[in-house]
Amino acid sequence: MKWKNNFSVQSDWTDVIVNREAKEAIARKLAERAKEGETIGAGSGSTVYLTLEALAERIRKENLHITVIPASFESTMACLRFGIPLTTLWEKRPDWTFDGADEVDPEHNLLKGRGGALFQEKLLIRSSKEVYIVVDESKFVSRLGTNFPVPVELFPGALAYVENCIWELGATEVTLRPAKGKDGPVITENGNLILDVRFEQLSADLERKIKAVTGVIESGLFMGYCLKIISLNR
Ligand code: ABF
Repeated sequence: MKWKNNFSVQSDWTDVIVNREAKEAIARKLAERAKEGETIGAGSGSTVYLTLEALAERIRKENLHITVIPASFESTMACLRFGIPLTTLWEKRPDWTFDGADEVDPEHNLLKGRGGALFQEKLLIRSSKEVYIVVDESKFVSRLGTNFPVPVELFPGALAYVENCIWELGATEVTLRPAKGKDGPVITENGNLILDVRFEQLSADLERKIKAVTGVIESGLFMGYCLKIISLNR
């Protein structure tokens, strides 16, 4: 039997992408870096979506053999929609990965995870030889945590324990992320919960301490990683 995968998927945000023109220009700039035969990791978010679209155009026009490892269902669906061949981290190591971010500070530390795919995004970034972060100017902040709390993904059975440990690490506000448009908490692709946490100070040490709490899967802090920022002016 032949598999049919002509999904008609329209993400609910693709029609309402904020700063679309700038993001499209950044997407084209990054897609230019792709080379024949490469395996590329793709994070999530609207800038990643537009970059996948630009990449698909190059693949089509230049008949390139490129495969993508997506970090989320959303990016998997985008690849299927654009006809980009997929692979997995089990089979290939990405030559490079690109992803978006919610905040970027002057040292290129990142805050990520508004889309809830932070664990697989971090896994992909950690697995890659090179990493590019595609962001429009609205993402640059002088201090991480300016606009968003730190997302912490955790195993559901550990909720009470993790929450207590997070308070002990100096949290000033802890919120269980609610599901969009329905009652109850958001459930990640990995079957976990997300706490959105405010801290006075964010640091690489805090990233390590959060990660060390039993039950924590990952946090949206990316401090001191080796990555390149791709925006309109940088
Ligand atoms: C993902 O998408 C997340 O880590 C980040 O929250 C978000 C950025 O999205 P956009 O490109 O739509 O601003 O990378």
